[in-house]
Amino acid sequence: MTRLDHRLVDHLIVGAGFGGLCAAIKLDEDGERDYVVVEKGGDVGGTWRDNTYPGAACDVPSQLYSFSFAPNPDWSMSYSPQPEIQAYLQRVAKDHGVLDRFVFDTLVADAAWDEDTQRWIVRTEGPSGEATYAARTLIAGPGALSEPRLPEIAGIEDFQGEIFHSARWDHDVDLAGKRVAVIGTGASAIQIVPEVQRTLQATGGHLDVYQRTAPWVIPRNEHHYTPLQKAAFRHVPGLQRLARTAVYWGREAYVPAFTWKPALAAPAKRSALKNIEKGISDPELRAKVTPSYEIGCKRILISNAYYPALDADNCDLVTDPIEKVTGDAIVTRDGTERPVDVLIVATGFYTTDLPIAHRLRGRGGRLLADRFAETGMAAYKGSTIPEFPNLFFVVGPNTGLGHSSMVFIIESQVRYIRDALRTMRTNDYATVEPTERAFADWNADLQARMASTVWSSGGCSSWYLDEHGRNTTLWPRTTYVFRKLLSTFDVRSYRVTATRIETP
Ligand code: N01
Repeated sequence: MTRLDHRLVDHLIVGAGFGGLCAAIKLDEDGERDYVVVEKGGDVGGTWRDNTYPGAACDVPSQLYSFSFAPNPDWSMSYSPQPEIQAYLQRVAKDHGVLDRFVFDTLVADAAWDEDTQRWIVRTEGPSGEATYAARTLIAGPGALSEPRLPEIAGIEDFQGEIFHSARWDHDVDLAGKRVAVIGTGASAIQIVPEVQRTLQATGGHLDVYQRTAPWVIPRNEHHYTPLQKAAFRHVPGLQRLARTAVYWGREAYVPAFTWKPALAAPAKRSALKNIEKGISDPELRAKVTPSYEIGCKRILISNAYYPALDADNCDLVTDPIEKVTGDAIVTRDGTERPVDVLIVATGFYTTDLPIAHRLRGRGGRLLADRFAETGMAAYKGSTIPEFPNLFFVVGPNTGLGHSSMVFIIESQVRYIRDALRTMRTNDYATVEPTERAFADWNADLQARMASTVWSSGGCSSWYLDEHGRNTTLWPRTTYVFRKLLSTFDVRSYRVTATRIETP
């Protein structure tokens, strides 16, 4: 039974990134004001609060990488730098007057469905100790790229120099004149490498970049907005919406190329090969950075600065596999030992093994991680899961994108959740939970479509795939279709409980 010392709330939202913030603002708009947002960090922003590495910026155009309900005419560039996105999210949270319901520096330690009261009992740990909430619904927006993954490399724990993950940049470490190593060549690394290489060049330092698999990198077509353009965005009615719409449909046009029509991907491939040619003079180095799998199989990266940085005198690209790390060096399989003062691991995140799944228990005490072990990381419409009543994910399984803005997906899911809550309110449903049949049909269709995409058949391994090679992270169709499929809460795909049990 729910004890009186549990704080009763209608909704508990986990995470204050784009997803949690959007949910909070929209619940507020609907008059669903009895909610709390529990955030493990000290501020809103999620991944944009955490990733403060030099060069951090978005690779989705700024016009699209913002809430549709909070346009920002002041973006400085076509691709926003991290500090601007973080400031934007802080401003949006403040302007919408929701921050008084946010609890920061507090972790959701566990959450369990309580059959008697039909509430989620959520235990949190924060600076002032533990607290427990009893919530009718649990809205989980923990982020798909929020838990850094450290590489499993022999000896790494014995390294005596400075070491940190790209998503936990240690700004107290001075890189000037040092020997720095970056492990990884994904989206984070290719932004970090040019910045670090420049710093080291100016101070007599050296950079080693450890590449396991070469990424495809196309040019970054970016520009600063002029004061005139910003004024036009601010004052010409509809102009910014028009720019957003143009970017949106431009991005949607990529989808056929990802869904395994290689001829359509050919221009992107040509552009990436030209980028190598332009940025790198040494033929041997060019060969090392030329990928051997289909473009799009891993996330396509964008940079004008990455290849020139690798080509610089003070930078070496190491492609021999890492054998081990010692107290002060990295040793590769060919026996070469390269000394390191600062080791930056840009090795990505836990993506197919959602850490929060180890802390959520549904009906009968069923651990979400145990269900995922059987079904793979999977949900109905990326949002709801059988055996887990009144649990809604924002950025859940198979909602990631290889081509467009996650903010669009987030807004689509939040619409769906709002409609679910409306439906529950109108019909006095205490619980909703997708049927196993709806769940199975949705995922069978999704995986059938996935099989022919470049992400599954492009000849690479990536963070999109789980240990069985199943893509549990990406949405295989256009975002337009996603929005349509989630436009109304399809109660017929749900098991509902109509009797509300009153809590003492
Ligand atoms: O992480 P990643 P990320 N030994 O997983 C390598 C988003 N994002 O932080 O390819 C050696 O992509 C690994 O090698 P391999 C975006 O969605 C967006 O860079 O597996 N190397 C790979 O090179 C992105 O996709 C933005 O062979 C090891 C790298 O580490 C996602 O976040 C910016 C290794 C990991 O790359 C993740 O990007 C940044 C090992 N043991 C991030 N383990 C923008 O918007 C891993 N690697 C611009």
